[in-house]
Amino acid sequence: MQMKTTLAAFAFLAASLTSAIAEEVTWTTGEVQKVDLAQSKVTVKHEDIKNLDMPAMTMVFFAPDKATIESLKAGDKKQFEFGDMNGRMIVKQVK
Ligand SMILES: [Cu+2]
Repeated sequence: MQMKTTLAAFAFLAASLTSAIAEEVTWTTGEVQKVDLAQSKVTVKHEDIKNLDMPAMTMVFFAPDKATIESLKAGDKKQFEFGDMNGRMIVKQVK
């Protein structure tokens, strides 16, 4: 009985954490200008990036995980999660 209660509490906590993390994602609309898979970089014409306090512009982002940008091509309009990795602007996920 004690074990079940503990497991239920843990499951609840895990679910809460997952939704808390999910809510933190700020999506930004952008249009892919160029993809450089060799360097794992993508040039994006992006709208205001609220989580980075950055106005709209066209710039290059690094993708720590190349798979994130592998299927992108110039002209694609997507939703991006951008981030700051030690001062380097990166693409965390795309949808
Ligand atoms: Cu920018």
